[in-house]
Amino acid sequence: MKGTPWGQLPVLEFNGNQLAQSATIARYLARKFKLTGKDEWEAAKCDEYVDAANDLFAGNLLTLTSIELNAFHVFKALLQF
Ligand SMILES: N[C@@H](CCC(=O)N[C@@H](CS)C(=O)NCC(=O)O)C(=O)O
Repeated sequence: MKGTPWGQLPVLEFNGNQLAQSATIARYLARKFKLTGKDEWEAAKCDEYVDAANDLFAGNLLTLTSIELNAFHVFKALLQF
């Protein structure tokens, strides 16, 4: 995608600046709107779920068991949070 920082979408535009990478955008918005939990531990758990979801979509969790099982664990954790 021409005109974006890494040639990709999504891009968040704010005050004339561009921020790319979906997880980076999510973390920025979570911090901005105070959605990172009540303490550093909950913030770290947020990061854990984002990184696990990224592993899932990148296929990095496929080697453990099955994609369905790992998807179940990631999305179960996301829903409980
Ligand atoms: N790691 C990036 C991946 C973004 C990505 O793969 N974007 C695709 C569309 S989903 C893209 O913009 N590809 C270039 C194109 O379609 O021109 C993120 O999480 O934001």
